[in-house]
Amino acid sequence: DNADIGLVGLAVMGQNLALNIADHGYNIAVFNRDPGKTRKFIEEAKQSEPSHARLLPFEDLASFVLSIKRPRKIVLLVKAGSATDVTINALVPFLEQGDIIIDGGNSLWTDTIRREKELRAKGIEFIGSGVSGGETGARFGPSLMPSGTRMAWASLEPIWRDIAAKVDAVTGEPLEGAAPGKPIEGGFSCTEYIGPDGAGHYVKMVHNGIEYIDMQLICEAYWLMKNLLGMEADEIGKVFEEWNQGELSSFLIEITGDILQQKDPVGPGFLVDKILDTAGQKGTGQWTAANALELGAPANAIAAAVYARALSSVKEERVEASKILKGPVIKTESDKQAIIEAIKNALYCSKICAYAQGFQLMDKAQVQYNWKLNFGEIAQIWRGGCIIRARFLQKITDAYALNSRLKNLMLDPYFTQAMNEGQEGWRKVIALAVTNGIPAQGFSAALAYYDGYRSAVLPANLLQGQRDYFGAHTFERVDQPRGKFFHVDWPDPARPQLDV
Ligand code: NBP
Repeated sequence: DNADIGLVGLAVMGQNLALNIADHGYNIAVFNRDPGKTRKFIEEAKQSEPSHARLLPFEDLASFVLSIKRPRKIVLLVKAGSATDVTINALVPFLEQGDIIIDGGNSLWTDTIRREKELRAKGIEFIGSGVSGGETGARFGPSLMPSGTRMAWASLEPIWRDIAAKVDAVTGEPLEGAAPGKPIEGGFSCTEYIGPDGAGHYVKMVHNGIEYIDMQLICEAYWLMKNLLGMEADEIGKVFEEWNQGELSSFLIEITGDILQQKDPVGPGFLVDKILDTAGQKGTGQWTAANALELGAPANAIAAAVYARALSSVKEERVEASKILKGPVIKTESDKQAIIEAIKNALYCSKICAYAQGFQLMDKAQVQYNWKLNFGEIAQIWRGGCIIRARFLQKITDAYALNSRLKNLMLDPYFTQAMNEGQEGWRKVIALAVTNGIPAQGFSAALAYYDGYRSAVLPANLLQGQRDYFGAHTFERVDQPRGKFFHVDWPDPARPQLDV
């Protein structure tokens, strides 16, 4: 038993996380259902990885488990869903009381709650840990969102802190410079205990929901520059490069600048113009939107991003519809610099709304599922390693440090000022999009949320009237205390109002 930890599932994420763990000086036992993949992984690691001697390959589960020091820590990086259950069930007969299974896959948090409960009944600890950052993150430092019992976390914590992305503890800036076998030391480690049972996977799910809308908003900014201003891909790419120097600085803005400037390797022009416009999805954005509906959290921008992907996927229908359904002729704008600035406002304000919705959703969830989430810490965990890493997350950490009970991000002084300054340009861009028939679902949904949120009065008075009319659902009155309900016999307004 000389392995410090074990890992099951040697696809792209498992291989990279195993190498990251080995780089930090841990002996790691590895196992994959198909042993051919284990052999290939070890062969390749021997060619190029300085830490390959710390990888201990196994082809049967019994000896894999026996090789790990107790209490055993076994990380799963297998396909989410039934494959995870199959893997857990295969492992359990070999485990002993107090051993810990860590699920690093993109599991649905309700599955994690169920698995944690089932395993606890057998004396086995279960940690659901969100892992973000794709293959590079897994290799050089992901953002890790673990949940389970505090005891299990205490056992896993040193390894998780070692392998997570590192950011400067004061400025929050990501610490760069990783190379195989040369991990970064010091700084704030992008992992913190999130809470019990499914909390970690829940937070990872919301991270992905935010990722969906973050990407959608960037796509809309690109599309408006292309269509309203007639800009070529590389010129737009340079705008993103410039934006990446300021408050919008983030991994997604950075890669967008690169993608837009990429020439087509097999012909003239830019590669982005040759990529088919149908988006795929694996479900985590949809889970976020569905849960927001279930909890009654107003996450319409996150939902809009899921719908936008769905609309993109019906390409043939759209091609047909484009020949039949009328829209305006696009009028190219001449005041380029002013429009680019307004698009930047639209992007930043919408992004703030998107995060406000994500954090508002987590706030509802912690009440519903009995968790105690630390929002400042969550923003800091996302500061490095993950796909939505961005400079502006530091502002979210600062906002919650200033007021841990902040109701909505937009009410923090920094974000209030950003919204107040940007809203005029944001409106101008949406007006132009509408007049020219250019879809901008993300920008528009975010603005509808913003305007709804800042409205002291909404037309829900009429809605309550309608509900009382057809269903006797009752209503409250503006001139009476809250909690006092009334009903009238609507078709006959002359009859007296009833206090119910
Ligand atoms: P996949 O999600 O493609 O899963 C492949 C692994 O699952 C292989 O090891 C495969 O074994 C194993 N597996 C399957 Br498929 N069915 C199995 C079964 N019935 N029993 C046992 N093992 C089974 O790999 P991935 O992209 O590396 O992702 C791993 C996990 O990490 C997933 O949950 C994913 O959602 C999550 N994640 C991925 C990313 C990313 O950027 N890719 C980011 C964050 C999280 P085999 O080799 O024998 O077929």
